[in-house]
Amino acid sequence: MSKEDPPANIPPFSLPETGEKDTGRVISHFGQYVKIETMQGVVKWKPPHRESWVVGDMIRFVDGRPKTSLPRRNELSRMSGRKGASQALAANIDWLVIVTACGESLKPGLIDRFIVASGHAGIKSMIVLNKIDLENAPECKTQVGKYRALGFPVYCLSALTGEGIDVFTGALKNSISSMVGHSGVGKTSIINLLAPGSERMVREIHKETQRGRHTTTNALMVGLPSGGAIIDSPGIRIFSPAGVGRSEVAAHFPGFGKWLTGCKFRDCLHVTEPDCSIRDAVDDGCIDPDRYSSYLRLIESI
Ligand SMILES: Nc1nc2c(ncn2[C@@H]2O[C@H](COP(=O)(O)OP(=O)(O)OP(=O)(O)O)[C@@H](O)[C@H]2O)c(=O)[nH]1
Ligand SMILES: [Mg+2]
Ligand SMILES: [Zn+2]
Repeated sequence: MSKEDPPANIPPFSLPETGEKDTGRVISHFGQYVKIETMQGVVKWKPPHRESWVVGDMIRFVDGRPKTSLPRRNELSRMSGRKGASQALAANIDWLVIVTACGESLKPGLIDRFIVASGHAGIKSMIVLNKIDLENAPECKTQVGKYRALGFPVYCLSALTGEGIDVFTGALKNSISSMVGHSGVGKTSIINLLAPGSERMVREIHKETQRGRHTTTNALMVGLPSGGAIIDSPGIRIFSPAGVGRSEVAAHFPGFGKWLTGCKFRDCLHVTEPDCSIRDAVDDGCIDPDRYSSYLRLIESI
């Protein structure tokens, strides 16, 4: 078992969950190995065959060795591979931080998928619009503003200039958060600002790729100086929520909430059924038609 010192300036963030001395938390996952933070330091370990550990998992130690993962409070999973297997991306998180950026076209479809997946998993979600130093910031702010109007926390910031970072930092305090989004939106840049002491670990991950933009290849959790921790993860191009049935999408779809109770059929998919309160709300202008189209695309893909 190899032990390493915890990263400088980062308070330990494991253990409060169980309060047990003989547990640790998985803070990174690379190849066949994980790193587990314990009160004594960071341990690098290869999980046993039958175990599948992801960042955020709490691990029980037996005789000083990492043995089994404790039951997960929640997990964010996606469908992966041709066989449609479910793959957990992170476990035991309070907030899913959906990161988008100015300068590229905003993809509401991807935001909706993440919101539905996190809602189904019992994880709260917030939206970050990064790179507000870029020219098209005003129109991007208007677009993400739609989600604010629907009740989701939205933070507009720039990892380049630091604008908006303080307010965002406050929102993460004492929580475990996980950042997701397309490659290049600035997730790692934001982490470097939030936890300056973590830079060493973030770079350590990047060194392994040695490629152009230092695309992140492994999930990594870093502690926040103000308390709590945040997970940086590789960029995701396509995200299909795992374990969410077609009939379960509407309950978590942003903006549908208060229109859901009036449909004639209890198992209404809100597509062609008669007396559908969601379609009525679209016709009445209470639900944005773009939102409804995004819903249809999502359930068609399931
Ligand atoms: N203009 C501007 N550029 C930024 C900002 N934040 C990050 N960038 C740049 O965007 C590029 C990608 O940043 P990363 O932090 O590597 O993005 P990422 O989301 O971690 O990407 P992956 O690891 O591939 O998923 C880099 O060239 C950054 O310098 C910002 O606020 N404004
Ligand atoms: Mg990155
Ligand atoms: Zn309906």
